[in-house]
Amino acid sequence: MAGPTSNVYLNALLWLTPVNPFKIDPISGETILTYSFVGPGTYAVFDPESTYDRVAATNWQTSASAGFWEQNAIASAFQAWSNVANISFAQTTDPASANFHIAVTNEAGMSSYFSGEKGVQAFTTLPNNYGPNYGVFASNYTPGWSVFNQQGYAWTQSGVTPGGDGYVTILHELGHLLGLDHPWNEKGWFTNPDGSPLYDANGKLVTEPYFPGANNASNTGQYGLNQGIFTVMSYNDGWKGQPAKTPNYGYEMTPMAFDIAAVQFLYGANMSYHTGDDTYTLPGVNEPGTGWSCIWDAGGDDTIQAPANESACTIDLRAAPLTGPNAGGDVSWVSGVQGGFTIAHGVTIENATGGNGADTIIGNDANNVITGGLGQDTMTGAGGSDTFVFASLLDSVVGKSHDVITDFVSGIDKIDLSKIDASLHQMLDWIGGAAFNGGLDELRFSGGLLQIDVNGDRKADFEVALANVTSLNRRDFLL
Ligand SMILES: [Ca+2]
Ligand SMILES: [Ca+2]
Ligand SMILES: [Ca+2]
Ligand SMILES: [Zn+2]
Repeated sequence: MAGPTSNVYLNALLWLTPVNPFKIDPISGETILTYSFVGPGTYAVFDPESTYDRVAATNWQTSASAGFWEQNAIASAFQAWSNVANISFAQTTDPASANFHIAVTNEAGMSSYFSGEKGVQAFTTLPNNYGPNYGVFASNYTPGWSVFNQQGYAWTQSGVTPGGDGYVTILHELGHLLGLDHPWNEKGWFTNPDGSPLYDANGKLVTEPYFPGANNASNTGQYGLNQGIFTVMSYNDGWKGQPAKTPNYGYEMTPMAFDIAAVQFLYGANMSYHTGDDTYTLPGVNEPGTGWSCIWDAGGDDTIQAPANESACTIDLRAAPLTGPNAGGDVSWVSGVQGGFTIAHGVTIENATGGNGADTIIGNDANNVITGGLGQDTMTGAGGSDTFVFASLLDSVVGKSHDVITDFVSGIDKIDLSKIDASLHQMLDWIGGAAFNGGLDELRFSGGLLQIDVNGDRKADFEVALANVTSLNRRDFLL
């Protein structure tokens, strides 16, 4: 497969722009770009496929409360891309010097019929005219160009706020400006870095790489990876099968795992982003501002936690492997909420903290601290030396509704009962595999069940199931 990388997903996004098309600052090593918001009378785009020959830029909208809200949303989306890659953007009022020109239009043709499509939200040229474009630009064209349809779906103040569909439209178009293509098969041909068609040894055009199985825009392809939650360059926004989206929430709020890997291939990673200890709280309510984010985090001791008052969440600490069924990342989310997190390739999130509900928590190969909290929780540490924290006797009840640890390894992982022990005045008494014998605060493990009898009635008051574990040692506990 032709492509700049050995990864089919990255090749699909990068095929038209296989190398950084811009200048790199020789001192900082950063790619520094400028953009200009252009207005009426400055530019018009000629579209050879359209019944409407020209699209003219119109005035930018303002409101008393939010000022130039379209421009502010676009600036925010530029920032979202520079958060993950070693690239920065500055606005300039001098269009002649700008790398990118950004415009809005209320041209009726955009909504009705443009460039062979109905309901076009926006369009963009790839940098330096790489590859086939949607339009041929007027003679005063030189830089990259994005134009947004003011009559498009969700092009409202709330729709262009992160979580809304208008904001995804902006992230998507700016992704094109940075060189990313759509993930599906558009039946194009591969190009050389100079934009010329690439031929194979037999003189045949080398066809474009695309996500396996995604043979058109709406086909999510093998493993369903042509979806917004995995790449904002998809047309299948959000995460299939989840609660209905509205124009104002339920969409991607950041570049997603494939996008992050692709722009980092072109420009390098932003290694100064979120280097401290960060806590990422899952969204708990379907409301404006809720959507899907991919966590890019360059260091520190980090945690994903459940929101207050959730009934069931999944927290999955595995970073996107970029290969296999979950190539685009595993999803952390509260059941029923149209938003949550994936984790970008190369990022390590160390800790997971569940909430009051019945949570499913999955660690990664790092040493994780996993806290289920109240509710019937199922916890998996995966590789590394993991610590499972129980802070209260109420965290895991006796009987079928007890918590389960699926992969505890005696001698490597730990069970942290120190807060429970403190609540019992440091009286927890490890009695190994023996039956309760009527003492206070006895701690035992037998038959796959870890149990505590607080009051000496020989009946457990706390119980955790440890799958596939036959015996434990005193040193398996933090007391
Ligand atoms: Ca961090
Ligand atoms: Ca819980
Ligand atoms: Ca682990
Ligand atoms: Zn596009």
